[in-house]
Amino acid sequence: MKSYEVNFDGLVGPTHNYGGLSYGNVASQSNSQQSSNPKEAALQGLAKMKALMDMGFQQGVLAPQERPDVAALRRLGFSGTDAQVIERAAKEAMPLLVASCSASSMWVANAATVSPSADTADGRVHFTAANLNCKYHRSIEHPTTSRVLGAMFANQQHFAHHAALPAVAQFGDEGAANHTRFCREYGEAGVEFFVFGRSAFDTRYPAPQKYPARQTLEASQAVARLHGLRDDGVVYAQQNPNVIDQGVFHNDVIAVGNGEALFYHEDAFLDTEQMLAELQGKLAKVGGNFQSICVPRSAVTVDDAVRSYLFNSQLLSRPDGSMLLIVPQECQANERVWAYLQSLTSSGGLIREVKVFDLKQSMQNGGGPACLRLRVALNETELAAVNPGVIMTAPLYGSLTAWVEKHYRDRLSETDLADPQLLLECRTALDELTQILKLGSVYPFQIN
Ligand code: SUG
Repeated sequence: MKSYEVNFDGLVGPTHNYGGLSYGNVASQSNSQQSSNPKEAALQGLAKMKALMDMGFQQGVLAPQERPDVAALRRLGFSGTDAQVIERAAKEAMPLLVASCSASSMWVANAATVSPSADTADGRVHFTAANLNCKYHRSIEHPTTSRVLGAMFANQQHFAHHAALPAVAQFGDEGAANHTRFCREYGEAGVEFFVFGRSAFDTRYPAPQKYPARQTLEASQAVARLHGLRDDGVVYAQQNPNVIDQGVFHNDVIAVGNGEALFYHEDAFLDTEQMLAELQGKLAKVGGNFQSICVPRSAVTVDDAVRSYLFNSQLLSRPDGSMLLIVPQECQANERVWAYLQSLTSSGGLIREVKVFDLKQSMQNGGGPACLRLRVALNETELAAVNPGVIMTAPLYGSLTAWVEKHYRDRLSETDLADPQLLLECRTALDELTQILKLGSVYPFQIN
């Protein structure tokens, strides 16, 4: 049976703004307080989805969330009508209003960890919503994420959904941003690679000194258990704490994998040789031939990687077995990174082509091509069981573009977030979106 990797991209929400909310994420911190352009952000994301679809890849779309999150503000003690809740939060605790307005759910690599049916004990595709416990503005995403994923992958014969892990730092879980899967074919058993930043309970593992390590070993292990993965089908590795301290807040900022290949920076991991050997050995057991492409620090420094987001790229398989890398424009702007990419594609190796996308609006908050997509490997039967409303087609692209043009502002600054009109605009837009994507009622304002 045929199988695919389907990329579900997060649609940027109408409140996209630069809140400076993510300590440890250099771009988020350095662009804080700049005004944003939500319309441009959403159109840039849609253009990437359309381009991948046009190249013949399976592409889906994941809906944004209701923001400002008035219910979250109510839980923090603000009361009255929705407009009063927003007004009071703006007056008394602006940082909380900013957090409740973040469109951060667009980075759907953090929405969940997904294990394909070929890897799981019950032969279903398993999803665990990420608790995103490290940052308040992201920790409020998972209830709606679970409802949206449930509406997209509703067929219980094929899809199993797990609630987010306990919402404490010891189980900090950032979803697929620290999870990669290696396999020969997407529909065959593979090896799931979990990268953690620290251990919550075992003091033998070092931790970063400056910035937080968002993903814990214990969270990764819990997800592997929930999904029913075989011991032989899992490899855990620790991210190098020094690179976290240089702004590598997720593994997907310093490594990307696809098929049998891992593309990574020399400084990405601890105990790299042992890790590579384990990946090679376990992939061989399921008939795979592991390949690694190491980018040396002499060619690209960690700082270059963080600024250009070279590794936050999408590594995609082409029909001839070679691979294509989807990179953000910032890679072209960095001389060393661009020179490296030129030599990589002309060397006759696995990665033969690079395609550049303008994702500046998202990049300025630390979200590159890979952050914007959640990968779900599906066989033909499972793909047919996905809610067809969320699979990208030319007409859907047209409808979503018109929807963005109609509802989104082209400028948003912090003071605009206090405008109660923004909440109404957002709800009107999302109500229409649930009809376009055939999701049913998934948002708090539709349910309560
Ligand atoms: O969690 N930025 C996101 C970026 C997530 C990128 N995802 C992956 N690498 N997979 C984060 O730090 C910034 C929001 C703000 O500052 O307004 C933010 O949440």
